[in-house]
Amino acid sequence: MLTIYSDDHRLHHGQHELIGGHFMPCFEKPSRADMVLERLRAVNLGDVRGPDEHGREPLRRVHTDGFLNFLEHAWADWQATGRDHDMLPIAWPVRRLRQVEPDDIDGRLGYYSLDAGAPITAGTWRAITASANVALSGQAELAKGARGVFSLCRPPGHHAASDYIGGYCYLNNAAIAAQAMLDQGARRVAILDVDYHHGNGTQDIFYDRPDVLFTSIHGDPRFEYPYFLGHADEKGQGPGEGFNRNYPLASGSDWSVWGQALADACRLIAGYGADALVVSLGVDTFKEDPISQFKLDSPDYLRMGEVIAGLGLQTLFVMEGGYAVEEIGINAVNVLQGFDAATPR
Ligand code: SP5
Ligand code: ZN
Repeated sequence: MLTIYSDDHRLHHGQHELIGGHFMPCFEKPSRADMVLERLRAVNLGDVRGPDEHGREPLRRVHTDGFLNFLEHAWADWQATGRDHDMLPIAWPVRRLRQVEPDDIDGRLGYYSLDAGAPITAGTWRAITASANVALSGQAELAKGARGVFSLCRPPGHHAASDYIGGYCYLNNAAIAAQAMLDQGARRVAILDVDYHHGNGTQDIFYDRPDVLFTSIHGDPRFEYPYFLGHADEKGQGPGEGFNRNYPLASGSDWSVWGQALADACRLIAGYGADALVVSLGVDTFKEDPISQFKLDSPDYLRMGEVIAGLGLQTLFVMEGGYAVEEIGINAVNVLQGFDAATPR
């Protein structure tokens, strides 16, 4: 399987995030992508190439102009106040507050944020646009006929919606790729989000649309981040009703439970009649993940890839989370190897 990868991910390296009231080193760090790349090469998965530049239009199909302009200039606006450390928000427009973009940079940062979990640094804009280009270049390979492609995106994207960042995510790489497929002639695209956390951003972007089926298997939001979306009764709205499906699972879920949810999601996807599949590939479901509560083991990821391959769809794998850095390469690449092994050639 071909992999798309850019070294520009390294330009984004946040310092700290809040965990249980403590300011801790960011779990989402450059070594994550390095470990996946190292494993790809160790097992000879296939070629690795850099992304092509796809410009701003495909980003505008998913994100608002106000949001993109904010992200592009955020660091300069922050520096103009005399600050040179990471940007983190301090206030958010929650219930009954005005949903209006203020002038002040701290106000604008809160306005465009879900949480304080997505620091903006000097290199963030370049890294996130490179990450989106990695997803779009993978999509372009699918359009040329590839059966499966791996977009080794970093930073990840599935918590980012049309107009907010959060949960280590800035631009929604999976949504941008799915929308590009539709814009290039696909009639229906399915998204399978296997990251431990609910893909709130992706769900929100496509919630009222029937041309994207969003399915997500994740820690129940009653106990897990992002807390405020990802329940089983969220089924889509308006024309999108019936095209959103969540599988919130209990803390401690292992493959016996997780694999059943996957089988059911695949049954829905198979019945949907998709022209292509985007997999939001987080491996923070791993039993040793430092911030997560599922119990998948490394061989389970091989099975995950096999089951996904069984759909017989052109598939774009987009890297999302996974914070057990020692095993992130084995687990992510196991999915791709399982997929390849189950694909007739
Ligand atoms: C892309 C992705 O996987 N983003 C995840 C963002 C999670 N941010 C909140 C983490 C909350 C961690 N709770 C830790 C409990 C430790 N026992
Ligand atoms: Zn995650």
